[in-house]
Amino acid sequence: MAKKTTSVPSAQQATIAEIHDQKLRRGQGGELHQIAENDTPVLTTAQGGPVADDQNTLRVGARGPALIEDFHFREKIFHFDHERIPERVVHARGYGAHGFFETYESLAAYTRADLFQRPGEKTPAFVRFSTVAGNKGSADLARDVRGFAVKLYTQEGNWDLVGNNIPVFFIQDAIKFPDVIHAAKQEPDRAFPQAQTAHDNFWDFISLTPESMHMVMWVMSDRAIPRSFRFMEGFGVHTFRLINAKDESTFVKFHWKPKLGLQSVAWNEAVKINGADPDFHRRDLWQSIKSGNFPEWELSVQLFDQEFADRFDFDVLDPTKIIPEEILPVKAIGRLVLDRMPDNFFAETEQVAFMTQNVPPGIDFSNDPLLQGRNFSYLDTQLKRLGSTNFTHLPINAPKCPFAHFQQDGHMAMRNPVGRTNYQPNSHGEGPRESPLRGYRHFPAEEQGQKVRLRAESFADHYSQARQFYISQTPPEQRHIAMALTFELSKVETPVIRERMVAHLLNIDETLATTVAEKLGLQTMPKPADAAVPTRQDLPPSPALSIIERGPKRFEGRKLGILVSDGVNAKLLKELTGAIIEEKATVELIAPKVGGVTASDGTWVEAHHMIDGGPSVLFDAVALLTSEAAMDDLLREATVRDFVADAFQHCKFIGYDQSALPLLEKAGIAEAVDEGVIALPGDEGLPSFVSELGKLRVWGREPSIKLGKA
Ligand code: HDE
Repeated sequence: MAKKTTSVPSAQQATIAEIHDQKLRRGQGGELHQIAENDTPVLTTAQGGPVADDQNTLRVGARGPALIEDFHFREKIFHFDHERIPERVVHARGYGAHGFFETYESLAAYTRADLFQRPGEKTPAFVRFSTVAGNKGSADLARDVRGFAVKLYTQEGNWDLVGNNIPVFFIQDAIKFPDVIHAAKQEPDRAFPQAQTAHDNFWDFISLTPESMHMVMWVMSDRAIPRSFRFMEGFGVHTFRLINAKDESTFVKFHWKPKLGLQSVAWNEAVKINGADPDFHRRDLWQSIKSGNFPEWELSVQLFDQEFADRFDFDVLDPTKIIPEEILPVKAIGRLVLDRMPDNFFAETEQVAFMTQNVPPGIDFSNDPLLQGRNFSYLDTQLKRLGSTNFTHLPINAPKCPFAHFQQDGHMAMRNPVGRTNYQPNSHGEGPRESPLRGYRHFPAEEQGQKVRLRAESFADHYSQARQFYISQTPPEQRHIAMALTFELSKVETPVIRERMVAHLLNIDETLATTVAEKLGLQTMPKPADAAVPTRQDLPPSPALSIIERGPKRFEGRKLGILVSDGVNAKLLKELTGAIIEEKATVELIAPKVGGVTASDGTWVEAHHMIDGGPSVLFDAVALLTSEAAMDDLLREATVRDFVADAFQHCKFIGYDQSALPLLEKAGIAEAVDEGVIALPGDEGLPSFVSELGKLRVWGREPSIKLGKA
């Protein structure tokens, strides 16, 4: 039976109305103040109308149907229904921060770009880091290239240096971009795997595309699993031009060098980080900027002229090639500091629109066919993503210098020309005019030739630099490449793809190919892949390509995780924490229970994580400061064992006090203790532990444990 309803307002409804009315104070002129009692702003619709009730839709009676005239409900749901915009077709998962670029010295000899004219000049910057293949919600530690896109709001317009953390690319011509991306992303029928290249489609395309081999070496190296955005390099990839006031051109390659040095994680660690903290890279950037440890990179350039380009072994227009730093040293020309997180992720990081064609006067393009294709793609994609040609009206995309043009109307136009004249030339002398002197002048490069679809022969050597990259790596890094290739190809279901890849590897390094073939269980070794140009054996190693060779000497910017228990040696904990902070690094404590522990001197020590939420993969090194009294309980916790065993497996330094010895036994490493497992305080224990941490990992341990066997 239907319940009885009444048209007379109930006592409760009347009370709500009264309370609400009191909150909307009226000013002397009768105008409605949008500030309620106790200064809480009154909730309004997007049209500014004050809202009386945000908890219930308007309906006929308490249990009756909803009314379509409920404009507040309709507006709210309508807006919510449209909250998502298309994610980026590539680089969907990203994280951005604000900062500035500071020029070291005038580069007027090479470029008229305004930001490089005056030493000490600061230019506002916004940077977005990203992975490439995964969707917006994918995990941070995917094996992937990282985007390193920098927007510099210069006094002569925005300059977008839309780079990656790897200086080469998979393909030589932009027309192949949809193919390589289709192949890398989820397979279209099953919609998996997410954010992984370990599947048939990717390796099928790659194995049929020899030009990708140099990039494959980089992607299978630890470069593709960086420890943090703060510890990776960035590269403009293509050859660009700098143009000076006399319209003279110098070729340039751009590099971002992290002040804290390079660091990556181990693959097994990456897999576990993705479960423990899928936002690992985001959180790292957020925490370091919010705590005032601003990440910094130097912008370095390789400058060269046509004569160098002509005598260089490879074509400088080929984006699958680098110019080794040993041949052409880099010159630092300024620094980039990130010091502020966005106020709103969507407004800034999601809506920022990077475009390679955003260059200020003084910076110009080369004929790199990938760059030429990108110059078309980025403008096009912003219209799809942001839905209007007026995406430059969004504050994150708007220039910060004066600007004036006659573009008008369109969806969501927030700025339109003022006055009668919206064209030029005009008879009223109104509005902006072009300036041949100050305006952008394209470098008048001589171009001649037939209209053809052709790949330059100078792009044909696909293996020599792949080999050079491989032989430039230290033994642990070479092992990691072999392991990564084995893992990825082990997920490939079609045998011929695996064989084809091994055939390519034979053109790069025979030992690498044999190791991978053995692990893949290939019965017979394939013949080396047909090569348009035989691999050059004479290219010398380039130490600059190794992460380990370029590693930092200090623990600065890293994180030590200390496993503590009740009864922890208070003095030792204090000394260790103090020494780490002195190194400009961070300490986080992990305890058996949420909250913290009581130390040996009876003081309460707050912990950052409970053991289940703080596995050792989240830290660069660990220490075990426990007590005998707590040991029985700790030994019963499987996660404590994993904490120690993983730290060892991932070649981390482990400091421990004597009470923690049973934990080493439980983790099965008491017999395997090496120079990276350091007793604290010991005679020299603490200072040596802290200084050893600067080496980051004990790579010498690797061959003795399963992880090391390729
Ligand atoms: Fe991109 N790329 N790309 N790319 N790219 C995009 O633009 C494209 C390439 C890079 O954080 C898209 O706004 C083509 C190389 C970064 O917002 C799109 C080709 C390099 C980002 C696009 C390439 C990059 C993008 C998708 C082959 C390193 C993220 C969303 C010729 C030098 C920027 C967007 C951000 C994003 C096209 C190859 C870097 C579709 C056609 C090489 C860092 O326009």
